[in-house]
Amino acid sequence: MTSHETTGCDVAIIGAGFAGLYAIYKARSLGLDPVCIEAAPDVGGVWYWNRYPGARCDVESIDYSYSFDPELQRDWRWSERYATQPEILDYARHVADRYRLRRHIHFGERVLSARFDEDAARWTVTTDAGRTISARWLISAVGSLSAPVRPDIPGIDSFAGEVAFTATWPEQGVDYAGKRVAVIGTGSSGVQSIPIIAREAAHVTVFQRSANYSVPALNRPIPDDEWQELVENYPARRAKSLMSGGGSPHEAHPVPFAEVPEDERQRLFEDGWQKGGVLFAKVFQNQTADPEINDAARVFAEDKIRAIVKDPEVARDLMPEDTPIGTKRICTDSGYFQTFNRDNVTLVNLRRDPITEIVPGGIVTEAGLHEADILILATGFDAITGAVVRIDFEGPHGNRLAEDWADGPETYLGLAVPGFPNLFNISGPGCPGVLANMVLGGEHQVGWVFEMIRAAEARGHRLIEARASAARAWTDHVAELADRTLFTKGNSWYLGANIEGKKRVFMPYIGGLGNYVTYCDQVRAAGYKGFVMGV
Ligand code: NA7
Repeated sequence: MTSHETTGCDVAIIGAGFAGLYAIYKARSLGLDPVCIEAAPDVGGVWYWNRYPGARCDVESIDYSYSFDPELQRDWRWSERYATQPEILDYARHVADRYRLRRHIHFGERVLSARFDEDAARWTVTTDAGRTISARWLISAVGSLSAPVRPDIPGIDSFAGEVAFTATWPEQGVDYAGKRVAVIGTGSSGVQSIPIIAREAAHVTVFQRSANYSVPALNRPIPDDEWQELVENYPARRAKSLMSGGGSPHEAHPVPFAEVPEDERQRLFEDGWQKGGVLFAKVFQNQTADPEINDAARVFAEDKIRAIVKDPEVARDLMPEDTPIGTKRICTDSGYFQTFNRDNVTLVNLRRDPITEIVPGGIVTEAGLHEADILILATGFDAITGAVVRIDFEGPHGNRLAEDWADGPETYLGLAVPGFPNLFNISGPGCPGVLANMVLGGEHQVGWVFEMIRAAEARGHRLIEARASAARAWTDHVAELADRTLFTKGNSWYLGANIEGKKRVFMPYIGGLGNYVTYCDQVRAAGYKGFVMGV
């Protein structure tokens, strides 16, 4: 570990993913001096780390990109409807280079702690390289799906072959051709990677704790004429997306489910299926809130699984048991269910046949040993709060964020936490975050925070802090909205249900990006109501 002198700056930013990069850009455009710390050796955040085979975004590429610069929008040409991880990473690199953002970033350093000194009105941020940064404002842009979880399975360290996490996939790749591969986890990462691995591996054994709904991506290249039209319509598309539920211009059918005849319902579900991917969660209004509509969508999706998977028992095992459809993120796949028709793929239903231990030669379940040369862990993340609380944020009175959030995260607008002045958390709990297009949502939050900083500085204020009463009311509102839906009925990482001991709280704001944007506008118009500004 090397030691460095303290660097002084206006804004410290943790993370150089999409939100962090935009925070650097935005700070600089307001004449503030930003310093960013990034654990990876490059920009991109989750798109740097999640380089497993088949990794793609499940938001269409045309929408999953920055809107702040019309020239950037026009210049960058996405090649496919859903961008691959390498293409998204190239885009992040392009943005970093185009706006000369790298010079503000210290790569390969992880932030360990941040302490606020009230007298100086400054945060001191410390990294694992011994660097300290003193900053007036602190932006945490650490990502919602960036704290991978290593499963605590007895004997896992004894496995003799290569062990690879999808979330930290080795840059040189994994040579699984002709090998026996065990994959644990069937969320998006497993669903995307399993079909590709199965094409080359000798055998793939899929260990499934919970089945997931998945809808074909129907990915395809974007032809020039279509691209031209998309680009010409960008301003209207962006405006609509910002005021939508999920940060893309797609809408549920305007006629309520109850008023649509049965054959028409089936046609609309088929249309939704043919649109591909997560959009299937929103064929009808209230689909994830009304049990009857949800059930109709479930039956439709399960019929699809039955029609694809030849072995009826395997098909049944691939159907979720305890999660209303859409209340866990619907996976977006390319041939996932078809993969289980291959001779070299075996599904192990861990609910019937749990893992007892891992041994050097493979995975042992109650039924016996499943031999493997390579173990792939697609086991997910301590989502939304995990990467935040892994940093020791300490407020002015020795108060710690991890302790304050132990009973569930309390925030104002998802952005600010009482007791932690001048700290702003992007895409965290209490905002649409993971339920919407993260690039657009993050861009909005970063822009909004910097406007507030500018307003505070213009008034000669050095401190901005969320009022406890405002945070309580906002957090109650977030919970009330979630309680009106089926999202709180299942088990998902939105609720922290995948992490043993994590308080079960529905973390994202489910009211939609548009309503969130409107609410933020109103808070600003009311002079940043709910925040205290001071000298
Ligand atoms: P997910 O969606 O959290 O999936 C992780 C999977 O790993 C899920 O099927 C888990 O089952 C399973 N898991 C986790 N721990 C274990 C153990 N110990 N044993 C067996 N199975 C386990 O993460 P992803 O990376 O796939 O996707 C995250 C998001 O990225 C995704 O939603 C998109 O938004 C992009 P569980 O469901 O917890 O029972």
